[in-house]
Amino acid sequence: MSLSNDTIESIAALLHDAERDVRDVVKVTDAQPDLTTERAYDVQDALRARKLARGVRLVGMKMGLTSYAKMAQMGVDTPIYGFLGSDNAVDDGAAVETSALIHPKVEAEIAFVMRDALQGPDCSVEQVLAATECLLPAIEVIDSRYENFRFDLPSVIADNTSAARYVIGSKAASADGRDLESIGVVLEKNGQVVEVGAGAAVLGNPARAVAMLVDMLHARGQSLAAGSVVLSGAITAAVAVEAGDDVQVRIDGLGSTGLRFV
Ligand code: 0L1
Ligand code: MG
Repeated sequence: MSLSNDTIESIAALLHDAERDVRDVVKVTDAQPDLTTERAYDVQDALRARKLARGVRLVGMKMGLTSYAKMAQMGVDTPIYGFLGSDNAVDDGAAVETSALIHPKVEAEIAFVMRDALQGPDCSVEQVLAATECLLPAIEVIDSRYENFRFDLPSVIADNTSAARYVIGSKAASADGRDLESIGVVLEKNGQVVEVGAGAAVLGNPARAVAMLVDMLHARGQSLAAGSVVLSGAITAAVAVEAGDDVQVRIDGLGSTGLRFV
C-alpha cells in the first residue's frame, strides 16, 4: 500500500530532526515496511524542502553506492543520489566539528562543477564532459542517521544517502583530455595512506555516474542545474574518523584537498 503524503512528511521530519539533534534512529522501514524506493525519493525531496525553507541553499548533488563492490555488499544493482546543501559545504583545509556528527566516515571522490545544465534521458559521458566547467578533488563525509549505519535501500535514500559534509579543492582542473578511468587517488589519515584507488572504481568512469544522475533525475521530472557541484561517488572505501583526525585526498592531476576533525 502506498504511503500517504502525511507519512512521507513525518519520515522527513524524523530524519531532519535526527540530523539536527545529532541523534541516531532505527531505519525507517522498520516502522514503514511499505516505503518503496520511489516514495523514499519523495521523502528526500521533502527533507530538501524543509532545509531550503530554513535558508539552506541547494549547492549540488551527489551519487552514492557507485562502486560495484558497495552495490554487491548492499545487494542492489543501482546507485542512488542525494542533494548537497550549503550547510554541508566545508572550506578547503577547514575544521569539521565532530560533535555535530553521529559517526562520520570519509570517502575520496571527484567533484564535477557543471557549466551547463543537463537534462535526460539518455545522457552520455560525452555530454557530461562537454557540460563540465572543471573537476576538483573532493572528500565526502558521510554520516548515516541510522544506528551503526544499518539501513536498506529505501531507508538510505530517504536519509539523503548519508550526506553530511564535503570539501572540494581550490584549484580547478579541466576535464578535457583527462583519463578519468585510470586517474589515481590516495586517501590519507593523519599522514598515513589508508586507501588508494582509481577512477574506474566508479561505474568504470566517474563521468558515467554524473550521466546516470541526470537520467535518474529525469525519471523524476527533474534536471541537473548549471553551476551544480556533483560528487560523483566514492573511489575508495569509507574510512571512519574522529576528533583529532586530519584527512587529505590527492588525485592525479587534480591536486589535493583536506579536512581536520576537531
Ligand atoms: O556516498 C555514498 O556512497 C554513501 C551512500 C550511502 C551508503 C552509506 O552510508 O554507506
Ligand atoms: Mg559518497
